[in-house]
This record gives sequence, C-alpha cells and structure tokens, in this order.
Amino acid sequence: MQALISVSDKTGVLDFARELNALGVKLLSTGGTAKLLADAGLPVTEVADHTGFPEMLDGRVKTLHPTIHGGLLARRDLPEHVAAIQKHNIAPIDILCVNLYPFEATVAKPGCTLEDAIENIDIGGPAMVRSAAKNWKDVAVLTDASQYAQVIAELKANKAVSKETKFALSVAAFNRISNYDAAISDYLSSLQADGSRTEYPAQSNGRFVKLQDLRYGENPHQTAAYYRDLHPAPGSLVTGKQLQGKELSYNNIADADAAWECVKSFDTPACVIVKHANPCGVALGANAAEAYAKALKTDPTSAFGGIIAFNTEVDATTAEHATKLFMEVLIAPSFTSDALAIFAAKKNVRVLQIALPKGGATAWEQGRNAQDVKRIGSGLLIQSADNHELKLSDLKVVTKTKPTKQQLEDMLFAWTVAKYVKSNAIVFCAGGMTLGVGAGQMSRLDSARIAGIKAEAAGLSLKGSAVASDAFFPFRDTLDELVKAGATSVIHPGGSVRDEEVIGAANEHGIAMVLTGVRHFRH
Ligand code: 93A
Repeated sequence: MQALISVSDKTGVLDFARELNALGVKLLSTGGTAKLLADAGLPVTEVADHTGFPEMLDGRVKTLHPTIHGGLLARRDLPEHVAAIQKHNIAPIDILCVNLYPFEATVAKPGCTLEDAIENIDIGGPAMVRSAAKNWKDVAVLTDASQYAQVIAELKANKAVSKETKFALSVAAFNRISNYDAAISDYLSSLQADGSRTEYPAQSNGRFVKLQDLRYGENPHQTAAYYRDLHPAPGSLVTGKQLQGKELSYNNIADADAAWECVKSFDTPACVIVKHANPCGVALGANAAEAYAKALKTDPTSAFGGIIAFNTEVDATTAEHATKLFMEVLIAPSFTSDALAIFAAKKNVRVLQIALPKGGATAWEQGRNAQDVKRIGSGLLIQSADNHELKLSDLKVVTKTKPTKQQLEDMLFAWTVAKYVKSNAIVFCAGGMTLGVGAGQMSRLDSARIAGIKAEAAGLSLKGSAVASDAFFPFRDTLDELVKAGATSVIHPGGSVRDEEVIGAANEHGIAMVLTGVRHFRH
C-alpha cells in the first residue's frame, strides 16, 4: 500500500504518518511535508524522486504529473487500467492525505495583497483531491486532520478502509474543494485587476456570508442565523454597526430592515417606527426630534417595543425623548456624542449606525437590492425588488376636484409609506405624518376601518386627510369609508373594472383622486 501526504497544515500529520509507516504503508510526500517526516526519522520518498521530475516554478508544479494522477485515478477493477499503469511504471496510490494552501486564512489577514492571495491558490492539491475523490472506491482521500484517526483505526482492524468510509471521505473532499473554490471566487469577484476593491462589483456571484448565529428564530423553538450578500448594497441594514445593546434577535433584524428601508426613502429628516414588520408611525420634521414626536403620535400604543429609524443625525433631545419609550432598536446614520451618552445609560437599547447610501444611477447604488426572494415549501420565488419610485408626472388626476399642492404632498407622502405597509394597506396622512395605518388585512375595507379606529384611539382627526391605498379599490365601499372618516384626497393605482364607479363616488363626495398606475402589494 502506498500513501501520498502533502499538507500545508501539518497538525497531526507526523503521528498519522508514523501509524501508516508502522502498518507497512509506503510514504510519498512533497517538499516541506517530506522534510518534516524525514526529520522525524520516517522513511519517505519525495514526489520529485518518485516522478523523476523536479518541483519547479517555485513549487507551482510539484505533483501535477501523470505518475501521481495515474496512481490515483487507475481503477483497480479494470485490467486495462492496471495494465496501463504497469506499462508506464506507475505505482497505485491508495491513500491521499492533502490539505490545501491556506487561501481563506491568507485573504482574511488585513492588508493581504492580490499577489499573496494568488500565490495561495492551490492547484496541485485540489487536482489530486479530485482524482482521489473520483476514484473513491480504490483511494481513501483525507482532507482534514479530524479524519486521520478513523482511517488508522480501520487499517489496524481490517487492513483496509471500508467502502462507506471511503465514500464519506470522497464527499467530504468534494465539499472541501467546492468551499475552497467558492472562497477564491468570492475574493476575486470583489476586486479589480489592480487589486483594489470594487465598490460597485460588476459581478455578484450570488453568495451569502454568515454574519452571526442568532439565539433563535421568529420563535424560540426555531434556530436561525443572519447572512449578508457577498456584495451588500451600500447603506443596507447589513452594512450597519451595532454601537450598543443586547444582541439583535431575528425579529429585531426583520423589523429594523423594514424601518430602515422605509426611512431611507425620504429626502428630508424623517422618523419611522415599525412594529411587527409594519410602520405604526411615520413622519417628516424639521429635525429628528420633531419627526420622532410626530411619528409617535400616530400610534403610541403600538410603538411600545418597536423599532425606531431616522434618516438624519440623532441628537440629545431626540435620544432623551426616544429613551422614555420602551423600544427594541434605534437606527440612525449618525449620533451626536451627547445622544450616545444618553443611550449608554440605557444598556439594553440596541443602537445601530448605518451610513446612508451615497446614491447613484442603479438601485444597488441607491442602497436597494435588485432582487427580492421569498422561500416557499421546497422552492423559491425570486422577483426584481419593488424599487419603483413615483414621479409627479406619472400621476393622473381623475376627479373634477383637483388636489391642492398640500394635498398632493400629503398623498405622495402617504403613497411612500403605503409601499412599506403590508397589504391590504390603507394610510391616512396629513402635514407630513401618518394619522392612521391599516395593515395586513384580507379585506381593503377592513384596513380602512382599522386605520380609522386607530386614528381615533390616538386622538387624531382625519378631517381633510390624504389617503393612500397600495392597490385599487375593487368596489366603492372602501372609498365611502375613507371619506366618511374625513379624507379629502385619495391616491391609488387605479385599474379596477369598477374604476368608473369609484371615480364617480369620489366626484359625488367632491374629493380629489389621483391614480399612480403602479401597485405596491407587499405580502
Ligand atoms: O503549487 S501547487 O498548486 N502545485 C502542486 O503541484 C502541488 N502539489 C501539492 N501546490 C501543490 N501542493 C500543495 O502543497 C498541497 O495541497 C499542500 O497544501 C502543499 C504542501 O506542500 P509542502 O509539502 O511542500 O509543504
């Protein structure tokens, strides 16, 4: 029996080689490994002596030789294979022990150059591993020190490695190679030819990087982990930094994302409070404090235990007000040092700092994912993300009453919020704040009623308010309900077979109605 040992990580390999030697296995090895074994007094043949071909090109070519690959790939059950290797004087290799150049560890080091990384791409190692793993029935391939003991034990007991173990080793070997290649692909696809990092990578290889294991999932009996895209969009939640507080939970992350994505869509200071994936208060203000005070008014009951996101710097006044409320997470692009001192006294509050995207031509540059993915039973639904932004010129006024400038502003604000509310979404707004949010109902009419009930509970008047509906009105009943509650302007996509009836109702009520031509379902 013959074994080839070629390892970068030499942990445990000397003992393994000693055991093999004691079992009468002939040892073949590459430069550094051969030296280690020989220094320990083990009889070992250098691969270069075995093949009659020297290591060359600074070790780039060590084992890439037919004598090695023939010895690994020849099927022992095929007489032609056996004859072929005999003819070329190739001895079969029955055990291959390889671990690869430390590519992952090299690129993980700060300051690693492209040159260093390239030199640490192992070619000969994976080639041998593939040969051996392909020919697993005849070759036991070890790619990790944790496998040494079992192989030795089986050899000692049976003078052979079992079929099951060889198959398991082959699978592990292909997994290792696959992960190794993925690491190389991940690393290189984040660089340009001069070695600099691509800020806007031309090629996303669709892979994810684990950020952390989570304590549990949506419920405590579920396990969970947090991953980010290999190339996250600048200004997305995953690019943020947690400044203080307990570890984020699965639900915290999901809600924080909803709040952050919504607040990012405003150009002036804004605050979004999210509870259970839906905004329960959104407002614009002259500054963070004002936006917060307004956002909180919409639904102070639901805001308890919520996630608060700002698209502007959080100062001491805002921090003081916000910490009066029990909240899970607070997010902002920046904080004054006074604000941070106030949070520091509230150790449990999770504070996240996320830079706003700098902007650019593509959705990705603007901090948005290009794709949206939903898991279904044994499958995936993939769609382009809902990144549609409404332009004023897209709006179609369909009523005799034209909206005033203020109504138009209110409707556009309501429309932006509605995009982030689960369907069916009905959002009452006025003066740059939400007044009532109806979310996630199976009937649009119920969403309208709920929004009205919530506004009343919060002591807010809906008189003269603007309303956004994420999709068209299938019947006039919802519109009647909105007007009854006090709405005087309504924005919705239009497109129902009963549009005429609904527009007729709006004219009957003397309110203004505009159509967007675009729907924002969010399920
Ligand atoms: O440079 S390589 O890609 N060319 C080869 O032909 C080759 N053969 C084995 N690297 C190669 N190896 C790798 O060398 C092994 O995968 C192992 O990681 C390392 C062991 O080298 P040494 O025994 O000289 O320390």
